[in-house]
Amino acid sequence: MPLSLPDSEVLYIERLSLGLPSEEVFARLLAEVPWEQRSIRLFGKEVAQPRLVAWYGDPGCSYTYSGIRWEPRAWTPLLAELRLVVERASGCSFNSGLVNLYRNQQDSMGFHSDDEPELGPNPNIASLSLGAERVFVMKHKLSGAPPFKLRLASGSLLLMKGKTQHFWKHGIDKQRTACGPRINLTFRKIVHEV
Ligand SMILES: [Mn+2]
Repeated sequence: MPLSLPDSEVLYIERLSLGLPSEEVFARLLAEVPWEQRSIRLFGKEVAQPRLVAWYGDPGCSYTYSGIRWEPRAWTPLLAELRLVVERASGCSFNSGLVNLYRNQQDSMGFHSDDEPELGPNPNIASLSLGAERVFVMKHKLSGAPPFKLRLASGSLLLMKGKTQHFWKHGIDKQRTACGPRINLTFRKIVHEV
């Protein structure tokens, strides 16, 4: 269902049928993804990202953010199947995906917009969540409105489209209460005419 947020096109599907139990998808991804903790450049300093990541994509779909360049790993059969499921549910096509592992309540994602030039001006970003629920926070860049918060259920899909990245930042805060790991697949489309 669409979220009623101004200056955005955001849809949330609480339970996406994956063809497999979400617990099984989670366990297989946890085991098969070669998780890495890489450093980013933040205000001129090297800082370890507070989560583990991997970048998958079709050949040629490299991606650069926060000073790190990623060459794509080839889709595994499971990730290729998940991409298809997400494409069917969203009506969008994707050629790459950033996969994140939030190991526990101390892992996080700083506030940012997905506005890298290789994504094009109005990117569709589809985010599939598995495992522990974490609170996704969206902040409007201009209005002083309070942040919008949404707990992302295991097996849910959040789709950001249109001008959302122009007007909104998003992130995941650390939390005080203990929680288990969460895996998040964010499918994207790299466009080459930058
Ligand atoms: Mn993002």
